[in-house]
Amino acid sequence: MKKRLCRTLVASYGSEECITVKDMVVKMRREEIHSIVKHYQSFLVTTHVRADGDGIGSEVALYHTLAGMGKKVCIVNDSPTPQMYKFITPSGGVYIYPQFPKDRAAVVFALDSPNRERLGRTQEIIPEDAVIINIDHHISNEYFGTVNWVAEDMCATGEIVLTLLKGMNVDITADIATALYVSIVTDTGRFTHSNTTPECLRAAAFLIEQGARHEEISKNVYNTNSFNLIQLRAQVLNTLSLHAGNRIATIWMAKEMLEKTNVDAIDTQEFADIPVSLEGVTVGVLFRDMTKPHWVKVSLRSRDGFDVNIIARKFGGGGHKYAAGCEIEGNIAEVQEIILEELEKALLQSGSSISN
Ligand SMILES: [Mn+2]
Repeated sequence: MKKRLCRTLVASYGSEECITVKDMVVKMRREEIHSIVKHYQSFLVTTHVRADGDGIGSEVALYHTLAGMGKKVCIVNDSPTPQMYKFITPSGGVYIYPQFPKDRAAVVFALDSPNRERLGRTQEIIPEDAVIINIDHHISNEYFGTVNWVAEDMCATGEIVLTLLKGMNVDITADIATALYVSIVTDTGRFTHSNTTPECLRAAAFLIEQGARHEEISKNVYNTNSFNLIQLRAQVLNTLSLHAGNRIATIWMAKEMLEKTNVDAIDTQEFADIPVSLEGVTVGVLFRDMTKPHWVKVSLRSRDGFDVNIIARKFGGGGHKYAAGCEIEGNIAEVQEIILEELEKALLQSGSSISN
């Protein structure tokens, strides 16, 4: 941001130099959150349903930070922790629905979640008078917190958490660094997505300097698959089909496939990234049966400027420009028809010609 504020305006922040508006907002959020953290004793840390690497990494980093300050803290999530992230979660203090902690928290950190609904059943135990700190980088964030730090330009919520911890002069231990590195490496698709900024790479470098165990991360997150998971992936990839002159690729995963291979749906999150990788494809979609009967989860991935957040929002979902999702009532075939129609319309409107 080019805009600069003069010394007089920033005098209350004790700065001798002119700072950008963006820097000033960061400073304000950081100081607000720091004073809340200093003032209260009990904290609940949570993230969105079907927790991913960014949500879990951010939670674990805050858990260690608050525990290190002598605060009472627990992690509470709607969904189980995917197998690949279990190596960073603390051995105690983690509650997965239907488990809930007995004590009420004064402060709730909601991480990587664009709205309250996305917290799922964890909402049930958020006390009415709790201070909610909403930290997120989704463009669709609804500013549902008491304090809202929403930074769409940050590659991951973990990058915002790192900025917060640095501002609070927290000692970034190897455990905190490892958790935040998981956030950043997963949300940037191993530093390949368009959100891989110089700042994000600097943050990753800093985390390795602080002792982030990146080889352990690579092993657990990217190079460990169960036999059953590979089998399931093969079945799902067999459903691959192309539409709209090969501009859209789809795959689907039925409930029965999960049951037969005995795989937890939470461990299949990366399947959604596969269809869009096809040569010439602009949008990739994964359709999968949800736990609630006759509902389908739609995961959209795109590239070349095509915005899937707009599509997901039409169906009450959201996310980012190149990665978004929504839930639609119906069976997989019905929902696929609805989504394909919407995508084809949008592809035509975006002026990109459909070639055969
Ligand atoms: Mn994220």
